[in-house]
Amino acid sequence: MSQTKSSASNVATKTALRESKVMERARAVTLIYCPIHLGGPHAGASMGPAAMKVASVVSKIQKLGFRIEREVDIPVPNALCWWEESTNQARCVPEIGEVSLAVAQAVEEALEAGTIPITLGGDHSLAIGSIAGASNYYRKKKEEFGVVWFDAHGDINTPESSHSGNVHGMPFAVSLGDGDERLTKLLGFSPKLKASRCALIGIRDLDADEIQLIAKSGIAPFTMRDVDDMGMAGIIREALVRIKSDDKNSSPLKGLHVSFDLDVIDPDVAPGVSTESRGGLTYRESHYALELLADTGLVTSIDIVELNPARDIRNQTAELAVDLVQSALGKNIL
Ligand SMILES: [Mn+2]
Repeated sequence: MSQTKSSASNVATKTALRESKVMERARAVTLIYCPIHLGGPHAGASMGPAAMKVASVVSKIQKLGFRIEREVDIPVPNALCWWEESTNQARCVPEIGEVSLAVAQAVEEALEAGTIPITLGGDHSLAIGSIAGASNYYRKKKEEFGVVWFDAHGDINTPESSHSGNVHGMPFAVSLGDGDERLTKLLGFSPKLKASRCALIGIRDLDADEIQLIAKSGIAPFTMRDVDDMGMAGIIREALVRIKSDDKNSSPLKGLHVSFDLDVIDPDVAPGVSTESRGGLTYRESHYALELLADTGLVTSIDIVELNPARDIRNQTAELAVDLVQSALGKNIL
């Protein structure tokens, strides 16, 4: 009996602790819809934001007690014709640059307004803009932020290393200052990120060059093998230790940007992505990772990317994406 009582009060204490952390953060969200498909040959990615609207993204965020401060639609040029040209250079760079600038401005404005920007894609090239916007916000305040990047892939290719020219395989490199200058120099400064403040989780499908690029970059990589070995709690704990202890700068971390590529999840659970890769995170690991990050009270901006409804089954990946947004915003079972 007393055991039941004490475990009940433990739950109450845990819940109260979480709530006090969550209350310190903004209770308002800016939704940025970015239907970009130009980062790869998968036009279905352009339907991502629409599918998440169908999966009730607005009301599910409101249900958690958040206000939707603003909804922003990012215009994306229809440049599919570019894909008929054969090139191994980075493709659609001018168009992606234009979209990135609009996303960066929307994210920065959302942060300035004291809201959490959530950018819904669209392919992962949109992170060039969302990270640029967050980086500019913290740069002006002379504060530090970090990035937790979930992905089956490295996304750290450069135009030189890439075999496809697909920019959705390059946004991490661009944010770290490597790549086409029209993208790396967005908003007039580079790099947008300090490698020592970055973790990459869930990788299992890397190009040969990317293995070297990851090693050279100085980011903290966690493969699926690491997830198997350490469990998700261990991964997140270790990732936060790495991101928080930047030896060149002792100022405390003020924010975390979470860039979540849905292809990090196993395709059995999340089939609606452009570039699936077997052996990914389970349903619970995906939620748990974001719940743990939310518990830190540090998550200040979020991307949910690579939803491709043309490959989905009964909108299940869109529904999962929206549920993951809830977890990232601090939804708990109790
Ligand atoms: Mn990606």
